[in-house]
Amino acid sequence: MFISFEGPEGAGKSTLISRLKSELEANNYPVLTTREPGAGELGRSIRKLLLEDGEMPALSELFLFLADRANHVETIIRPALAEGKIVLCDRHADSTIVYQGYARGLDLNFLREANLQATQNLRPDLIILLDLDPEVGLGRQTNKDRLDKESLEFHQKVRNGFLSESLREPARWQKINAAQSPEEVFQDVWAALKSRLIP
Ligand code: T5A
Repeated sequence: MFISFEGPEGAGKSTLISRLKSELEANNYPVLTTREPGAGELGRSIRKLLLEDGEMPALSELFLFLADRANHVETIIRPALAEGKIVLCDRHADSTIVYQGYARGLDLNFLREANLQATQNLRPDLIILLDLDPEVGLGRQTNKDRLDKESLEFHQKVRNGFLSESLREPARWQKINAAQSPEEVFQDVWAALKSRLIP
């Protein structure tokens, strides 16, 4: 099972994924946790290019995220799924639709096709959307990278983009109120996950 975690900055994805990993393993499920951008050796180099300060054309940014994703899917995600692992992925293709599409303004249809090429048609079985007011999320962060430093208007577009995408395919998305405590967020997600693991 392939599960991605999406949402605005500081929504609590890493915190949630680490808690879910422990709980799943305690219930004897094999788990791989991973993230985009930045998994594997090539991914780490691409992440550095993407997140360090400096100007970057929107298309260069897009192709770096796609390069990271193609490598990630082929060398890390697909092998883990083939071994029967539950893959918990901190951001995936929907971040491209929302950040490079809704927020940067690149064409959404082009991005959807580019994602399918990069992933060779792999899509998450479930997308957990941690929904949060971006002002709250940005306020939770201590170190800000190139994308965190975008305007509040940009981050509002990100939040609204995720909400719009979640409505396009409601069966695949699970929206969670990320303004709750970490334990409440975990309990909501665990309830949604359990119903899919044990139908
Ligand atoms: N991006 C990514 C694109 O533009 N296109 C793409 O295709 C992809 C894949 C990645 C950046 O790249 C962009 C999106 C991003 O801007 P990143 O460093 O991986 O950058 O950043 P994020 O994924 O945004 O991760 P963050 O570290 O910002 O946030 P998390 O993981 O959502 O949050 P977390 O768990 O680290 O928590 C942040 C802080 O809040 C606290 C935590 O203790 C921590 O201090 N916290 C809570 N506080 C109160 N209540 C809760 N429920 C809390 N949960 C956590």
